[in-house]
Amino acid sequence: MAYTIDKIRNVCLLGHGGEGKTSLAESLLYVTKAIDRLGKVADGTTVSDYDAEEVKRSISIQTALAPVEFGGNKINLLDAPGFFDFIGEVLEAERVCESAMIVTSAKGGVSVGAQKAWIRMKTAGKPTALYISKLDEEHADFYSTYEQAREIFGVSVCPVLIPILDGVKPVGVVNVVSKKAWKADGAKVTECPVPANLEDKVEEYRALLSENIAESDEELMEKFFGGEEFTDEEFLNGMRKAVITRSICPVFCGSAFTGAGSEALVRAIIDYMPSPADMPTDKAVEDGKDVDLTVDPSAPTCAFVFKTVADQYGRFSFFKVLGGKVTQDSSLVNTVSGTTEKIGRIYFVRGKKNTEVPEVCTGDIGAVAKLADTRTNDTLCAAGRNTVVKPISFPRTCYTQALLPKSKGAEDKIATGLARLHDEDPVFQNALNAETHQQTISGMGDIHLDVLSSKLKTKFGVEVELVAPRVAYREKIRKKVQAEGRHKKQSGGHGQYGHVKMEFEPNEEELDLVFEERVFGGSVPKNFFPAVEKGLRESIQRGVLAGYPVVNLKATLYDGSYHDVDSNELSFKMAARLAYKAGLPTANPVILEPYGNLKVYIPDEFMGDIIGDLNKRRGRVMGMSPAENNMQVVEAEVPMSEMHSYAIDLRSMTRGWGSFDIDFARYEETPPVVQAAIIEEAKALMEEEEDE
Ligand SMILES: Nc1nc2c(ncn2[C@@H]2O[C@H](COP(=O)(O)OP(=O)(O)OP(=O)(O)O)[C@@H](O)[C@H]2O)c(=O)[nH]1
Ligand SMILES: [Mg+2]
Repeated sequence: MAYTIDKIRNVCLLGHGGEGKTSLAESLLYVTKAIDRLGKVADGTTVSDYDAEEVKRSISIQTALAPVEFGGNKINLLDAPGFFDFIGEVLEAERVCESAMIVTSAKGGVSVGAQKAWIRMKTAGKPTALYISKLDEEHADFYSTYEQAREIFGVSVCPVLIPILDGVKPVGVVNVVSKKAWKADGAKVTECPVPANLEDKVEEYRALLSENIAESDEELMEKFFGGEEFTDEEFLNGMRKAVITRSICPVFCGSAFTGAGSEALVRAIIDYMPSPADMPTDKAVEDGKDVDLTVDPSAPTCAFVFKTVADQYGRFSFFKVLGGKVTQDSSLVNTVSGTTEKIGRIYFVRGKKNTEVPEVCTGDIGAVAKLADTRTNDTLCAAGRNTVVKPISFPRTCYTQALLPKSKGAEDKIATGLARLHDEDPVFQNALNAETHQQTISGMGDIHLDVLSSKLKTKFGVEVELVAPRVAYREKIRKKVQAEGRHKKQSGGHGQYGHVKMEFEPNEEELDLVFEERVFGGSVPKNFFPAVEKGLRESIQRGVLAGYPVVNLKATLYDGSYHDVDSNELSFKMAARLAYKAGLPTANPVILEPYGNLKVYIPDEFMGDIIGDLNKRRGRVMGMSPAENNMQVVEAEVPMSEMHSYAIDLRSMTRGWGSFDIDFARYEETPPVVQAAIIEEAKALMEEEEDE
């Protein structure tokens, strides 16, 4: 069925991991009869958690689409993962929704994930509702959760659906706006009178709502202060307006297990949450100018690709239509890549199920298969329209592992697999580290990388192992020394002869080798100087302590000797190497380690722990200052070798609040204990390599 823009609601479900988003989506599909069996996350039978990785782990990993149809309306639920590692998927969902529903359970307080989602929605200026889940659980408490939310998020937070309890069991909900009540028993929902014991609550919350409605409408403000009641129509329109301006965050509730509140929630979303037509939408560049794009059914087609699913057969691109409509068997121009794309079959998607449709209208979300040159963040336009929607900006990765193939010769397969996976997950990055010669993969945490490696196996048939990456240490000398190298070989006809006297000294100015000569009287002929330099350049690739590249070195050739017949370039190269090997160990060498500039963002309460921990990591705290959203930023200089698992450790130290950025700053000398350990490790590694 095709819907007009005013009948569509794109709502993303956000919140902390495991708070019940996927189960809620399932319940809404069930009560609206889109599915005839209520699936369970634990059994891997839900519509949204259909991917093999999700079933295996019982968590959401990607954003799934779950369209709920009711009374001629369509709610596209975007069920986003809650686990912080999958923030990329969350950002994709947030971009195309007009409003968000933050799910937090009725037990244990407003979760960190819920609070972080709130901050993002506030920044994006998008209407937000709160759904208090799992009312059926023991010790669930709707009211204390709501009150805590109001304390944290402010007075916009007002209850709209409140629970009807039979003892402690949630059996239905009351809508305080419409003063209607429903009881639910699985998919069977019946309207009932508002229970007498809830009448006071209904009036109390209507008053809260009225106050917020009045604040966002002048006429209603006068009426409110004149003590007049709003008409039903005024109340409803006022509600919608106040939700759009974020003056009201409606609070809903229910149980995905008993179905209590589910149908009432569907009605409430349709009644109070905005349609794509109600919302100013995306920023875009149109014909080279920055514009605020309003969705317009009568405009030439414009669609934004916000998500891609990839497998060995190709890409499946999810798009939201921002202008006109996308029709089957048409062609659209990708305004980012410049390619004209053939749009073949298009689909509505529900979990893993695709239904072919002739068209997708403005405001709605669809998917198209096998576009040749279109990726997440691209815009597709009708010929003649030149709109580029502002791309979703993905976070920097914070956790890196080395990726080792389990079998030899799998490198090609790994590369193809990663390229495909990158199509659907633009957050992770992979690279070949030129210094350590390791293939590395970076993501948002250990589970993120574990899922990627697991997908490499299941989708692309190649097994990899993830290990801590090697650190790119360096070596340098701290003393000026002189050393000699003589290469001499007598064999049959021509012999080999080269002899150099070198001076090695530290040179803090320059990382790269500085080579000079001050040879008198031609003891080493000029034409051999390049060979000497070449020999040294090769030598410094392996330092004398642990085999790491040598930096900050100045080498001066000051004397030597040659032989008329036997001297050649190779001999002088060898002589230079011998001088290096003889000289550097005597020049007080030291191992350098990379240091980074770290910025950690945390709430104030964790300051002590974070600083204590940075000290343990040999970090130097340089300062603290307040940052956005009531956070503090701690700046520190830290050895990179101590930061490998920081993403995971910081998360556990701050209950998921903390985030950080780190950038390479410089090399610094390692303390003796650390150096001894590095040398020990290098030895073991070299022995291992020799064994192979
Ligand atoms: N008792 C009870 N348990 C629920 C309810 N909703 C969800 N759960 C359970 O809570 C756990 C997490 O539920 P999910 O629906 O996967 O939560 P989620 O928010 O989608 O989790 P992520 O997507 O991984 O962030 C599962 O074991 C569910 O069975 C509910 O209404 N009542
Ligand atoms: Mg989920």
